[in-house]
Amino acid sequence: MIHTNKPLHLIGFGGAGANSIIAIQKMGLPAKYTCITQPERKDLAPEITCITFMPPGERRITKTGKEFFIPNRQAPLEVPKTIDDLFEPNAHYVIIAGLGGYTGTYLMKHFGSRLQDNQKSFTAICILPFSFERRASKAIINQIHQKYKAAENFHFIDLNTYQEKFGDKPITELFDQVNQDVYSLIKL
Ligand SMILES: Nc1nc2c(ncn2[C@@H]2O[C@H](COP(=O)(O)OP(=O)(O)OP(=O)(O)O)[C@@H](O)[C@H]2O)c(=O)[nH]1
Ligand SMILES: [Mg+2]
Repeated sequence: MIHTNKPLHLIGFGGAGANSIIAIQKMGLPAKYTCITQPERKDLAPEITCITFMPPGERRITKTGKEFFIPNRQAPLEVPKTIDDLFEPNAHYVIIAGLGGYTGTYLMKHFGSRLQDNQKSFTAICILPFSFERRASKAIINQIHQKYKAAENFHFIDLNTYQEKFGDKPITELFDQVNQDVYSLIKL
């Protein structure tokens, strides 16, 4: 539960962050909502703004003509001004990301430390991936987890802890429960 009298702004980083934002807005929490992901999310509720973010990297084509994208994790993260500017107002920010892909992991690392250093009013919710997922971001995820696990305004939700209960159910049910739990961390 968040205690603040500032206006709430929920910002989802990456695909999982966007999914959480969309689900929580449906649950009726009054707030400003933004998701930062690509491809752009369409048909969003009017309360939600989508900003597209392209990680550094390159597009490749498979032999069968399918396009795919390889992020370059060594390249410096470049944050467009439209994203930086989101954090200018005097709001309480709730940043939500699934760690493991590029966007969620790298934006959480960047803004987690920036908001903390600038003493911004914020809550960070990091969703840790299943251990069976292939994780190029493993070292960075551990860094984020170690650095902030004791911080009062950081919450870590580990998908592995849901596995036993939801192991034989569709993964959408597991994610619905995760969204409920994220909502419980936020609701005023
Ligand atoms: N709670 C929740 N977690 C998810 C969902 N989809 C994926 N995840 C988890 O979040 C991690 C990150 O996935 P994404 O959010 O799709 O990755 P991304 O940040 O968009 O990364 P790029 O597309 O590589 O830039 C995954 O490895 C899963 O562990 C979802 O709908 N809900
Ligand atoms: Mg994505």
